[in-house]
Amino acid sequence: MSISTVPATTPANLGQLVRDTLASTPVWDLHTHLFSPAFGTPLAGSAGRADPKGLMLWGIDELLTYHYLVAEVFRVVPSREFPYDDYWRMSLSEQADHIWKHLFVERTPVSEACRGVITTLAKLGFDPAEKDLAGYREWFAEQDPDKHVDRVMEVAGVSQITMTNDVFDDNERERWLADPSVASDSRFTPVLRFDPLVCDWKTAAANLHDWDYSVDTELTSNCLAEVRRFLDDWIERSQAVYCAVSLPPSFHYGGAEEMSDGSVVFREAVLPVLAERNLPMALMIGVTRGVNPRLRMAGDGMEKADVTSVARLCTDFPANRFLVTMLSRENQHELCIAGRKFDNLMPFGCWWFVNNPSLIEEITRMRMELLGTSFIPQHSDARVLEQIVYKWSHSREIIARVLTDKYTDLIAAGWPISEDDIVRDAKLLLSDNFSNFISQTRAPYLE
Ligand code: HDL
Ligand code: ZN
Repeated sequence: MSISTVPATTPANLGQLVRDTLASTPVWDLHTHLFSPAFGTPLAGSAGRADPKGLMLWGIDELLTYHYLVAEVFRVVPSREFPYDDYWRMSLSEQADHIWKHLFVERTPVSEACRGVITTLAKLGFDPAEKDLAGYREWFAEQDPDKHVDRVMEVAGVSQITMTNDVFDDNERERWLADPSVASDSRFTPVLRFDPLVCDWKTAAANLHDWDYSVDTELTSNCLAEVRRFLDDWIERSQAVYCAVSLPPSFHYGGAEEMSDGSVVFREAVLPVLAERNLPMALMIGVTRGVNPRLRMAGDGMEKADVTSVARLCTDFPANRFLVTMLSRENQHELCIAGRKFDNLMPFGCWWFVNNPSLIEEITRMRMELLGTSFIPQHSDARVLEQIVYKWSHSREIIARVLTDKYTDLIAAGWPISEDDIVRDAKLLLSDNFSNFISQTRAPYLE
């Protein structure tokens, strides 16, 4: 055996090669709140069909009134000067003008959500230095929404967008019932979301009853059978590739003896149906809804949550697969360690309040050091179509930085890194880990 004295081969300009490879590797964006044009667009664009309750949000006014920026503008113009209700009474473009004035023109837009708007404008071909909001508005109004989706996905390097289809949202549910083909746009993948089923059983029971499922608030075996039928009906209708819930910091799963409504619905209805259908369950844990309700969608907060409940679910339900993301920075290390213990657990994304460069870098480094390339580093959580441009541009930069450092350490240890290695790893991180996880066949021993 020869002891090598020559450093392993390093592609010339490794960092640039990693950046270019990530930039050219298509992303499957596994969690967004985006919708295809078939779900209606409040901004008509050149297509000429404005649907005020439409779900496909796009354009500069939606970008500027993203709830992250609503929260930020109230820090600059506080509600004691400009009451919440006065803001909510404004039109969308008036709200956008207010945010543009106070967060972009009169202050430096250094926050991640502000910088995102600028990155998006630049990558769509504008010169942000012109600060020409009227001109941006004019351009967007001339776009055909459907063609605009293609362009934005192309610029963002996103090949597949996964939606969040909330069956308890009346507006969305009615669209599904009115037109079962509403989600036939191949660029968009359905996901069934049902937070109330696990987080607010009383409300969910009332809804299911209204929808002709024979349920009542007592979780009898007949009632649970009807919850399973409801899930089967909607998984079939939506063709969801996974199901999802967001859970509060107080979420606790204590095992078979846990009798809270949420745990019983999880254990006796949700997880058996998903195991039967071989669909993953996404758990998005740590959100405290409505800590400031006057901010409406911008009013949610977060707290540290309980990772042992995740570990117990992975233990008790080996036939199920769990996609898990957590809102608290303090939960990330524990989640990584749980990922090392359970191969039916896939940690994913830097969600919402940890979706900032400093935390994305910290979390991605920790995950790569503990999990290698067997995790999903990011999702966009985009609510406005064009946000995928900045969210993926900013995240690709950080993932490239981390990957380059890890390659450099390996090369220093004598392990060569080839261009093929980089291509393979980029594909795993940006799409294959997700597509493989959702398409994993059920373990034969669990049949
Ligand atoms: O529950 C969720 O999926 C969260 O992502 C919320 O939608 C939140 O409002 C959000 O958009 N975060 O980025
Ligand atoms: Zn989300």
